[in-house]
Amino acid sequence: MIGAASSSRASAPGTTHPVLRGLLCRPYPAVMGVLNVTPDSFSDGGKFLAGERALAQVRRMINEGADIIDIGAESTRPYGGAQPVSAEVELRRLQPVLARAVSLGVPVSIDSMKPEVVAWAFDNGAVIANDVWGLQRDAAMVELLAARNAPAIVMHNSANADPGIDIMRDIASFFERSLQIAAQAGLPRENIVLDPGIGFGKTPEQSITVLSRLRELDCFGLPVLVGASRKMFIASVSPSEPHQRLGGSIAAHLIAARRGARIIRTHDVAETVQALRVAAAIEDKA
Ligand code: HH2
Repeated sequence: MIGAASSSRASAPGTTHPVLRGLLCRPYPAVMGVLNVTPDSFSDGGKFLAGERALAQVRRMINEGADIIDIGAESTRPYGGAQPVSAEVELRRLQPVLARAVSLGVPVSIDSMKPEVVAWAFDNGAVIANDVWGLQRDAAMVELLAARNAPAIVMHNSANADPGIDIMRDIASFFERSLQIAAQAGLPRENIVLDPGIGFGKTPEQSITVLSRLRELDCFGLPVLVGASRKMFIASVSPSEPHQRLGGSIAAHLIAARRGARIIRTHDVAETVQALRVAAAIEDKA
């Protein structure tokens, strides 16, 4: 039974969830800090698997200005080689961390493609679902979100990158399908954030195209989240290991903000917050 209970944090039908509204009402994009409680995430695998270290990282990101913390317990490894894990393993990794992170007072989203994990996370205080398969992997996900009236990040994804396709058209048809699934299940459009999924099922070139043409997603009339942090397209322009991609991440996120992104997902909260605020201050003068 993952769909029946109605969360006390749910929004009234037909209105944007208050947490999502709070994230979207700022003069510059909200910053989502990433916490990976995994041994194998592409940029920080193993660093925050231990409960105390994970909590210290959440505290640090909050002090650095994170508006929301995104907690994931299964690497989605955008560049292949992900080790799928069971819901039990995900829950075992989340148990020592999630409710304690929630108690620190900043909203928490759950980065999981498994409805049973998302349901458990909601029961323990998470408020937003981050689904890297955009409601298209497991029909129980949208049913759960509709039953809880919970906000969802709907990310574009594809099992393989195809350099021959028009990536913007592919993303648009994927979102149309996700929005249709959401509407059929009764998940209100107001509670959906779209994410083009930088690095997921895309060549580095296509990730750059998406960032450059982000404005085309405005046609959906929904907020857009961008997570370019430390991703491989940066190395295609400037050869580097994930931990050496801060400059490229910030450049990509500033461009994304300029082209309308309302939430930025990052591993490097302090630097990203500073960059976004300075850019906003300069643009205010223009
Ligand atoms: N990127 C990653 C994971 N989840 N969710 C959204 N909505 N958007 C993203 O761009 C996104 C995401 C990959 O980054 P990370 O979580 O650090 O890596 P891993 O999946 O290897 O844990």
